Amino acid sequence: MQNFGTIFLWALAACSLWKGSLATSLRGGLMFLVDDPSPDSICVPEIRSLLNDVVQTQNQGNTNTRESDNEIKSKLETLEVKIGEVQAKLPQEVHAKVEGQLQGLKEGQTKLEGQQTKMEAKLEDSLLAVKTKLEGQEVVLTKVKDSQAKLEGSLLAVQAKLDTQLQAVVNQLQAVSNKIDAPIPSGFTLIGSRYFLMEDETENWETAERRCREMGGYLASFRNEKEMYAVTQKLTDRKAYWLGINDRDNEGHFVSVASQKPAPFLKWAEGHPDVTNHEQNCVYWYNGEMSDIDCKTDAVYFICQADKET
Ligand SMILES: [Ca+2]
Repeated sequence: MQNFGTIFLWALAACSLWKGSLATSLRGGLMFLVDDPSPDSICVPEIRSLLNDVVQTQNQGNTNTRESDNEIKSKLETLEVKIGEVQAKLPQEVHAKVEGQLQGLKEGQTKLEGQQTKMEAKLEDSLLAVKTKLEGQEVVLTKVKDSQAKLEGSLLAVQAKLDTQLQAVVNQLQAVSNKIDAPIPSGFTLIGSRYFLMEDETENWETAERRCREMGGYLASFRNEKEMYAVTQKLTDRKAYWLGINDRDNEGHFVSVASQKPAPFLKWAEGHPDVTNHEQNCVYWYNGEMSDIDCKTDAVYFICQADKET
């Protein structure tokens, strides 16, 4: 048997569909049909009478439970039968109306499902667009990082170059400072831009080189012809002078003993240098020309310079 609630609601629905009017109110937790103006309605007197009986019996049953339950059960069974009869008597137009409402509900559901599908597709497109945009930003960020790394490398290279140049300037300043601060050895004379000393005693090359060092200088070499000419102007007569130039370590390659670099200026006399005689390795200067002779045996005058730059 159907429960009371189902039967009651079915009765209400049947009356509503039949007459198009349904009034409800709450009384003691139960629902009542209170109005049915049509005298030939199915709800009146059969279903409404049964419903009222059921409700009245239930209200009375609050104080006499067992008897009330049996009576309600009996009346509900009768009501169920009557509802079956009402369902059978429902005209085709009522069925059609119900079917139409059900169809409307189905169409509404289909429409909602379509809207949901569209919204899901739109949301998916939006998410894809956001993802694509983020990927693009990531590519840009990678390029920015690469550019930053290249810029840092360039800056480091520039900094290293500047450091090298700065160190060169510092070295030059230090050299100038040393030159300014260095005392000029006694007996040396400024000739042109450098200090020289012309010795009036004769020595072999090795002794002359040692004596120049003992006086605080080096056996001399000329920077250029102009300097050689300036020194010539200071000489009182023509003599031969040792210069601080030899090729003892590498035949034919004459170096300055002061700077340990290739001699900056050489003006050879005819027949010199003699690279076939390996005993003639030291250079002397006479009458504006240079010759290579034996370093140990030949004794001539010598010229010293104060610096070791040339
Ligand atoms: Ca030689």
